Amino acid sequence: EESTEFRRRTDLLFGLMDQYLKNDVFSIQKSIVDHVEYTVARSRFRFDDFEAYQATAHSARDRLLESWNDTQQYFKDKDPKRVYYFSMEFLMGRSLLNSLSNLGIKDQYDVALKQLGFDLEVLAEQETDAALGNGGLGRLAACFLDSLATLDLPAWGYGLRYQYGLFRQKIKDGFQHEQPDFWLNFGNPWEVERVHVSYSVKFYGKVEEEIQNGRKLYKWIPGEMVEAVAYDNPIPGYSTSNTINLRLWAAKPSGGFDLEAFNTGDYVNAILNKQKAEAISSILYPDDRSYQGKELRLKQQYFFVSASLQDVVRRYKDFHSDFKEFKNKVALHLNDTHPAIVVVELMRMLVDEELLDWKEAWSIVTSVFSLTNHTIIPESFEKWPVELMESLLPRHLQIIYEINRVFLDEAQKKVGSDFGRLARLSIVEEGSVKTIRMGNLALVVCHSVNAVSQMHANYIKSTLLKDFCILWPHKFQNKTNGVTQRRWLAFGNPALRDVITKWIGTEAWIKDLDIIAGLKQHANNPQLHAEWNQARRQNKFRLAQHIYNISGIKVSIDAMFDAQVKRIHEYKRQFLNLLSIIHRYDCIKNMAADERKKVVPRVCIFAGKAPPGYEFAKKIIKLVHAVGEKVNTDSEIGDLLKVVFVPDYNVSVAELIIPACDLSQHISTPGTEASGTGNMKFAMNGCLILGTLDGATIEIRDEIGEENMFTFGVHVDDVARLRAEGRNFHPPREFQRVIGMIRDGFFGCEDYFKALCDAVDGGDYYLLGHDFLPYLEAQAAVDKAFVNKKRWTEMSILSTAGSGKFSSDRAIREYAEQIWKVEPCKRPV
Ligand code: B1H
Ligand code: IMP
Repeated sequence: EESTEFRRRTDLLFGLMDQYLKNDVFSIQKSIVDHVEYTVARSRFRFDDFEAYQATAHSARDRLLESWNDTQQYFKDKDPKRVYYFSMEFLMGRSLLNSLSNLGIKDQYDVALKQLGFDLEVLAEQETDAALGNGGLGRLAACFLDSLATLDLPAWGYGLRYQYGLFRQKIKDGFQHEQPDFWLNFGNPWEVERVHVSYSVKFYGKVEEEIQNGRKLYKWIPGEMVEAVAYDNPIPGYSTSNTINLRLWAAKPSGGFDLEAFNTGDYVNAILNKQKAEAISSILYPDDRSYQGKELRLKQQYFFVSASLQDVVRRYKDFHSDFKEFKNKVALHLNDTHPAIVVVELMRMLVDEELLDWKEAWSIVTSVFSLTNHTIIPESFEKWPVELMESLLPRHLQIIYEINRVFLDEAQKKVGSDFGRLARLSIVEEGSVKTIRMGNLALVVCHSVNAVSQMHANYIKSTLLKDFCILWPHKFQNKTNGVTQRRWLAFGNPALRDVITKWIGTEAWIKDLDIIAGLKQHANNPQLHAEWNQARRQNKFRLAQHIYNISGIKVSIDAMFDAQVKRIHEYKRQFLNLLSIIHRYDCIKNMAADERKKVVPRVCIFAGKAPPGYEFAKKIIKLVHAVGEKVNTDSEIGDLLKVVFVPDYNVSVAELIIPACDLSQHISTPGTEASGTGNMKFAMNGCLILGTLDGATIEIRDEIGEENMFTFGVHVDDVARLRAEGRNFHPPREFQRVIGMIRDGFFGCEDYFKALCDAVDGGDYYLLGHDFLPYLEAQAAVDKAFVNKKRWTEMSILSTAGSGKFSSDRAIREYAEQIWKVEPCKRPV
C-alpha cells in the first residue's frame, strides 16, 4: 500500500515538475505579469519601470533557478573534483542583461517587454550594481565566475554578503564625499536566502587540553558565537545549461548559545548585544591597499572562511566517510591572502575535530590550497598582531606557531644558519609589535602561488618572494589575468559585436576569443572601417549624453575620447595625465590662430574613487575639477579641450565608458601595477592604449604589436636606480612650468594642492618628472595618429583582433588544468 502511495506521489511530482518554464514571448510575458501581481504586489494594470524591472528580474531568476538546481544535482550525481574560489570581494555589477544573455533568452525578453510597453535596456538601468569589491581584484573574481560557469567547471565561489558595498562617490564643489551604498534597500532578486544552510562560527575564548588514549587533544571553548547564513547567487554560463553558485555569508545572531545572559534578567540588552553580530558582514572595507589592522576585518575573514570550510567539508562528507579522498575531490583557491586564515582552520578541523594526526592533516592541507598574489607593494601584505590573533582565535595562533616551528626547522636544513633569511621566511615577525605574516603563512602552505602577469611574476620572484622562491621554485607560476568578453564586449558593446560577428563569420568568439584574430585579415577593408567607426560612434554618442546629463558639458563626438578610469592612486599616476593636460592647455593658449586649427580636439575623461582616508588621491580629484573648470569655460578653447570627471565609477559606468573611448591610459610607474584588467577591456573594445610597460600592458603590446599602441617611459629595471638618484635629478622646464602654475594658484586652492606639487618636486617616488617628456612625445604621437583616420581605425581593429589572450576563459582554463586539476562537468540539456 505504501509503495502505491509512493508511486502516486512520484507520478504526480513528475507530472508537475518535468516541465521547464517556457521561453516563448507569451510565456515570458505571463511570468512577468504574474510577478508584478504576486511578487511585487502591484496591479498588473499599473506598474512603473522599477516594478517592471523587479518582475522581469524575478522571471529571469525563476529560469536561473531551474538551471541552478539541475546543475547542482548533476554535480552531486557525478561527484567530480570541485574547485572553491575564496574571495573577500566579488564585484559583480548588474545581473539582468548578463543573465538573460547568458541564458540565451534576451531577444525574447526584448520583444516580450516591448509589447508590454517597456524597453529592456531602460529597465536594466533600474538595477543597483552589486559592488562587493574595490576594483580590479574583485572584478577579476566576477569575471572568473563567469568563465568557470561557461567552461562547465564544477566550481563554487565563496564570499561575504556585505550589506554596504563600496561607497558611492558624490562630488560637491570638486571634492569627493563618500555615501553609504544601501544596495539591498530595494531587495535583491538575484539571491536566494538559504535559512537552513547556516553554521556557527566561533570567536575568542580559550583552549583547553586533555589527554585521551595517550593523545593530547585541544578543545577550543569559544567566548562568542555567530551564525553564518548562506545566500546563493546563481551564475549562469554562456551557451551551456550549467549554472554555478556564488555563496555569500551573512552574519546573524546565534540562537541557543549564551542563554545565561537572558537569565540574568537584562533581556533587552542581551538581545541588543547579540544583534551586534550582524556587524561582521555589514561593510566592505573601502581601502584597496594599505593594510589597517582592524579587528573587524580579521573577524570578517575568519567568519567567511570558517562557514565556507564547514560547508565544503559537509558536502564532501555526504559522499565520503574519511578524508582519504579529500585531495582528489577538493581544490581551494585563495584570491590573495585575505582568506589565508582558512589554511589554519582546515588544519584545526582535521586535527582537533576529525582527530587526524598532524602529519596526515598537513599532507592534506598542503595539497589542496593554491593562491593568487595580486600585490607588488610590500606595505600591502597583511599582518596581524599576535595579541589580536591570540584573543580572537587562540587555537589558531597555537597552530600557526607549530606550523612555523616545523617549517623553520626544515628551512634551516636548506639555508643553514643564515638568520637574516630565516627571519624573513618566518611566519612570525618579531618587531616592536609581534605579528603574523599572512603572506608567509599562505606561501608555506599553498602548493602553488600565481602571479597575475608575466612581469609581476618576474618581479616578485626577484624581490618580495625571493627567499621563498629559492626554497621552493616549483611553487611559483604566472597566470596572466583575463576578463570575460561576454560582459565586456559581446553584451556591453552590441554594436561592435554585430560587426565582429559579421566579419569573422561566426559568433563563436563569444566562447572562444582566440578566433577574434580572424579580424586581422580584414583590418584594411574600407567597408569594415565604415561599419567599425559607425558602431564606435554610437557608443560615443551614448557617453556624450551621459556626460551632458551629469555635468552639463557638451562634448563633440568628433573629438578624441581619452580616458583614464580606475581607482585613484599615486602609483597609477593620474597626476601625470593632469600635468600633460595643463601643458596642452598652456600650449593652445600660446598658439596663433592658424596653429590652433591643427590641434586635435580631445575630451579627457577621468573616473575613479579615492580611498576615503587617502589625502593625495582626494586632492587629485579636486585638481581634475579645478582644471576642468578653467579649461571648459575658456571660450578660446572651445572643443579643442574638455576635461570631464565622471562620478561614482563602478562596473556599470565602466560598461558605458569603455566601448566609447578612442584612447585609454594605463600609465603606472613600471613595477607598481601587478596586472591591470581595465587595459584588457579597452583593448578588446578597439580602444588604443597609451601606456607604460607595466603589468599586463607588456603582454598586450606583445599580442597587439608595438606599432598599434603608444608606449613610453622608464624601464622597470631602472626604477630603483632612478629613485636613488632622485635628489640630483632636474625635471625638464616644461614640467616645472606646469607645476609652477598649480603652485601659483592658476587653478585656485594653491594651499590645498601644495602637497601634490611637493610630492613630485621632492623625492618624486613615482618618477613623474623623469617620464614627463617621453609622455608628451607619446601624446604627440597619439595626436598625429588620430588625424590619420584610416590608420587609426586599422589600429583599433588590430587591438580587438589581438586581444584573444586576454579572455578570462584562457586564464581559467590554465588554472583548471595546471593548478586545480579539475575537469568540465557539463550537464546534458
Ligand atoms: C589588486 C589589491 C587589493 N592588488 C587589498 N591588490 C585590498 C589589496 O581591501 N584590500 O585590503 C583590496 C585589493 N588589488 C589589483 O588586482 C592589482 O592592483 C591590479 O594590478 C590587478 O589587475 C588586480 C587583479 O589581479
Ligand atoms: P584597472 O585598475 O584599470 O585595471 O581596473 C580594473 C577594473 O576594476 C575596471 O575595469 C573596473 O571594472 C573595476 N574598477 C576599477 N575601479 C573601480 C572603482 O572605483 N569602482 C568599481 N569598479 C572599479
